[in-house]
Amino acid sequence: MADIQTIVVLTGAGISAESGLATFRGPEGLWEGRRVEEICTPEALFADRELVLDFYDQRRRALATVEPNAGHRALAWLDQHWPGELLIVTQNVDDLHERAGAQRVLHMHGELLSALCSACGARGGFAGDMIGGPRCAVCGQDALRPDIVFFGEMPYEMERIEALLTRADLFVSIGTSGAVYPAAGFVQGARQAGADTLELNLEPSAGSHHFHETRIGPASVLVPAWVEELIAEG
Ligand code: BJW
Ligand code: ZN
Repeated sequence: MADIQTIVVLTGAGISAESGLATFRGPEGLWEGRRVEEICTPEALFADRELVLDFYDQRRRALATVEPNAGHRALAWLDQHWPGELLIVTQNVDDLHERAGAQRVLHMHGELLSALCSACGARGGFAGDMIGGPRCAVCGQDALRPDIVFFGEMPYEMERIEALLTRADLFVSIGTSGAVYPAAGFVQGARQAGADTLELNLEPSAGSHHFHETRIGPASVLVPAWVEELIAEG
C-alpha cells in the first residue's frame, strides 16, 4: 500500500508465546483450570488478595527468565527506522518490546514491572514480589497492587489510542485472540476511519473477518517478513 505515514500496531500474548510466556486462552493457557473472575477482577483482589498477588508474583518471576524473540526485534527495528508516526499498543504486561529496543510502546493493560497504590493511585516501577513486599513510597499505606488492568477497569490512555486510530493509514494486529474489548474493536475503528488492516496470528482471531487481510503463522516468522515488505514498498 502506498502513502503510509501513520501505523498503529496492536500486540497480544501471541507475540510473546515464542519467548516462552504462556498465552491466556487455549489448552495450555494461563487461565486453564481457573475462572478468569478468580484472578483478573477488582472483586477477586478484594476477596483473595494473596491469590491474585501470587499469580502476578509468579508471572513477574517468569519474565526474568525469558528474552524477546524475532517478532519483538522486528517491531523494534521498525520503530527505530520508521520516519512517520507509529505506536505499538500492547495488551501485554511484559517488557519484551522495550527489551528488544522499541520506544514507542503503550501498555494499555498495565505492566508487571509497575505497582499501583490502591490507596493514593500512585504508579511506579516495581521489581520483586508483592506478597510481603513494600508499602507505597508515596502515602505509606500497605496497599500496593499489580499495575494491571482487570476486567471492568478502564484500560490506559484510551483517548490517545482512539485519536491515533482515527488517523492511522495502517493497523496491524499481532498475536491476539480478539476476545477482549476495547482492543478487539480497534480494527473496526481503524477501518472505518480509512486504514488498511492486517492481522498476523497463529489462527484466525474472533474478529478476523473485519481485517482486509489475515496471514496465518508464528509471529517470529510473519512479523519480520511483514516489516521487510513494508520497508521495501516504502
Ligand atoms: C500466536 C502465537 C504465535 C499464539 N504467533 N500468534 C460483553 C461484550 C463486550 C465487552 C464486554 C462484555 N462484558 C464485559 C466486557 C468488557 C471486558 C471484555 O472485553 N470482556 C470480554 C471477555 C467479553 N473488557 C474490560 O473489562 C476492559 N475494560 C473495559 O472495557 O473498560 C470499559 C469500562 C470500564 C468500566 C465500566 C464499564 C466499561 C478491561 C480488559 C482488561 C483485560 N485484562 C487482561 C488481564 C491483564 C493482563 C495480564 O494479566 O497479563 O489482559 S485479560 C487478558 O486478555 C489480558 C490480555 O491482554 C487480554 C487479551 O488476550 P490476548 O493477548 O488476545 O491473548 P489470548 O491468549 O486470548 O490470545 C493469544 C492469541 O495469540 C491466540 O489467537 C493465538 O492463536 C495466538 N498465538 N501463539 C502468533 N507464536
Ligand atoms: Zn499510595
